[in-house]
Amino acid sequence: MFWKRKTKSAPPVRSGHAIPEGQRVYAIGDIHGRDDLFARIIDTIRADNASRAPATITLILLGDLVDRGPDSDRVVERAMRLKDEFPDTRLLIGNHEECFLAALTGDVRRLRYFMRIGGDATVRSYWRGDDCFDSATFEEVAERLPHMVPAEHVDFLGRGEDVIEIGDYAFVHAGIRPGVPLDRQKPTDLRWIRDEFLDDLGDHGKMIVHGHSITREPDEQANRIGVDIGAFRSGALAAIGLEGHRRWFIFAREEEACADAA
Ligand SMILES: [Mn+2]
Repeated sequence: MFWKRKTKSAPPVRSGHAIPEGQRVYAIGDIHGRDDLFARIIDTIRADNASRAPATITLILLGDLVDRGPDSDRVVERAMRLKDEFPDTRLLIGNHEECFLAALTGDVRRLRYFMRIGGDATVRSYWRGDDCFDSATFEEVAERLPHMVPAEHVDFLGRGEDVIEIGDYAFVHAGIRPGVPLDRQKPTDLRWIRDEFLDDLGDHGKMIVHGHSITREPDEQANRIGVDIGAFRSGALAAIGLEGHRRWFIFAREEEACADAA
């Protein structure tokens, strides 16, 4: 709830979080099928990286690559290929990947749930039938979809991590349950939690970088930094860059409409 965040007085939070020397980290927020913005932010990160001193790069995808936006299949393909350019590319598994993988087991009930939270766009992007998937029943989609999603996509998403710790930072998809040590967190919390994490003002030990909860601009708090700015509907995708004690944000935005088009 909003008022909680404003009326609680913030306990002191350790400042000066750092990434180990010689390393630079980029973490990209929820892409949700926007391959156009994904391609663009990689270009921007490449340029940003080239403009700085040489360092060992870690590129983190904060999860929710799929659903809602139009090109989930291409986003997964691009994410898999990132290792060629950024060998230390790491994927966090989001709640949408969890539901996608569950829908691929052939379970109709889990497919229905997946379709309800934006998975219909993912199914459309992978559908390879002559017929439109809209005309198929849930039972038919549940049976045919697993044959249309490449096995290497399933393997790639299935190998997604739940927590990545680097220096004084911890990267997760949704957040952590306050008061529980990082190594005791439940995957359900790491992938799904919202208010109990967002409203908590306590020091988590590590600075938590997360996606999952949409804000207009990156949500920089004393104990956490949210970088999901709702790419699928805002047309803007955010990433955070971290090096030493410094941090900065990087954005990709869709093309402005031509002024003379009106
Ligand atoms: Mn999410």
